[in-house]
Amino acid sequence: GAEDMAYETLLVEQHEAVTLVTLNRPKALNALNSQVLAELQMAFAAYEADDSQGCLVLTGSEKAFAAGADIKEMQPQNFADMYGVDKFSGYDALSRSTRKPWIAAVAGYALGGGCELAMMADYIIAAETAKFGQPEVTLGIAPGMGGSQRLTRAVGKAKAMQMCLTGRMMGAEEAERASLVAQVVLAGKLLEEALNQARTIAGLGPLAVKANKELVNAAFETSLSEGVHFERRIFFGLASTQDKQEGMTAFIEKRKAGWTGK
Ligand code: CO8
Repeated sequence: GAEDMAYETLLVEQHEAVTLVTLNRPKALNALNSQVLAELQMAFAAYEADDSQGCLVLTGSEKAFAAGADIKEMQPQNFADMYGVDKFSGYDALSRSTRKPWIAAVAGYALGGGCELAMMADYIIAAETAKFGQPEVTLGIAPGMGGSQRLTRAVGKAKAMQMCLTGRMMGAEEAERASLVAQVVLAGKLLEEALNQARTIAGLGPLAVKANKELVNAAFETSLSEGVHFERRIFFGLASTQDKQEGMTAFIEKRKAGWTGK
């Protein structure tokens, strides 16, 4: 569609209320170079700004979600080249760029920056072929876009430390057991399943969806008592929305709710 026109490294499509973004640098296993980042920022900004869109799915190819930051781009860069432009800070911005939900649908390699990008999603659905890893140590570097922090929060110290120190990849089943991914599905069903879940989310009240995302994310930034207090404030606030009135009335009247986002 017309949405694709501006992108060279992504395919961006709207499936009714769901935006599907596909990383598309097949010759480099979707390695994340500066252009990919710039285009991801554009696609996410367009998603955030478009009230007709209620969920986004980010995916790659059958072989690779993304095999990492682009090693050929980083190879000549030194401290000044990276620190001077705050390289990768665009990924911090990307991870904060939308208050609406997005899902990473991962098949094949999600390595280094690819694993880190997937972990920025609200949750990950993995094909049984997915392989997650932080192999930076094998290149003489370390994770640079949050992997050491998000992986450790997701799977705990033992597995995170082992993966970061050895570069070992984790398969989909292990990733599900370790709570890195929400669900593992057959490779042929990955996109269908991710789009179905995205459609479900996009069909719910947008205020409630935003609130739920904000609340779960708060668990990573606050103490338990602060987090519960924050949850209670948001809960009370939602009581004054039209969507709460509609949702509860529809339940009692045994009909489908019509959300207005008010
Ligand atoms: N960067 C650039 N090019 C890559 C990358 C990459 N990360 N990964 C693969 N490619 C290229 C290969 O160079 C090759 O290109 P060419 O045909 O021109 O030689 C092509 O993709 C296909 O790759 P392979 O031939 O290697 O395919 P295989 O099926 O044999 O192997 C692997 C697949 C195992 C995934 C292998 O490609 C591999 O090990 N890739 C590198 C994985 C890696 O080390 N990733 C971590 C990168 S470092 C990183 O992400 C740092 C994050 C910190 C900041 C992040 C900001 C985004």
